[in-house]
Amino acid sequence: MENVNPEQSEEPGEPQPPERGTPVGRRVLLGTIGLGALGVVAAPSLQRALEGFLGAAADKDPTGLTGLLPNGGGFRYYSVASSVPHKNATNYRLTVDGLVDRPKTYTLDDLRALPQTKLVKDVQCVTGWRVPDTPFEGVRLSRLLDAAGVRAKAGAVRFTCFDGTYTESLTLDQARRSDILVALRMQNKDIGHAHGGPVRLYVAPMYFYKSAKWLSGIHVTEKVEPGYWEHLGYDVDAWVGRSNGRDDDPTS
Ligand SMILES: Nc1nc2c(c(=O)[nH]1)N[C@H]1C(S)=C(S)[C@@H](COP(=O)(O)O)O[C@H]1N2
Ligand SMILES: [Mo]
Repeated sequence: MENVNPEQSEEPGEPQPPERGTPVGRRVLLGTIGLGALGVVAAPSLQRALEGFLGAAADKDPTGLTGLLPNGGGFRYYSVASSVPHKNATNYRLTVDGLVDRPKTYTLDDLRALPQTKLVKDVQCVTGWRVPDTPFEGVRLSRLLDAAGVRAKAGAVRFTCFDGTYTESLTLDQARRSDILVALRMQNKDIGHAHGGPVRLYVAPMYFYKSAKWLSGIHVTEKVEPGYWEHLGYDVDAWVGRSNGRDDDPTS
């Protein structure tokens, strides 16, 4: 794999991609604003300057979507897909399949009927922004895996999303942790479309890119299949503060 500096490949969300459904990276944005590959060899200070510049560009918010977020101060809207269908209790489905004895498809009401777990922890994006003490509620991922009957040769879980593009992955050991949720609520309300609703993954101990939005599939696999950002150089083991991400604030 190409050794991509995470700061060049991270978080395209805000700029409007040129074609519908085409994922667009921050490197592409760099290209379109005329900086080319400059950032790849940038020293940390220049790195920060570039981040500031990109931040300013993003703040212009060509999509207008950030304005729809209920919590303007904190979360930033991210999507690698330019348009994502809206799903609700009528048409939402979550499939659990792969190396399991009992594959199953859940409706939103099915998920709501299962025991709910609430976690209140800091949300930490790999680029530095953090939202402290954010409540998430949902069904423990481990519960859905147990219900499906994970087979002995399984070693990992791959997540797919109804944006048609984003994927994530965890080792099976990670997936069985009690602080990983198939989340239905965030900030004490049902998860809205912008935040990946009606159902997103919430991987509390890891950087927020692990928390796949618009979750539609949980596939039990033999080995880890790197997810979207992992293909671009990010760690699968994205422990906050202990991976190739960063837990400091880049503006400081
Ligand atoms: N499907 C999907 N899930 C995703 C992403 C994405 O682009 N698509 N971005 C990830 C990243 S990098 C972050 S920081 C968070 C952002 O979540 P938010 O939009 O609710 O702030 O979602 C993560 N999950
Ligand atoms: Mo992120």
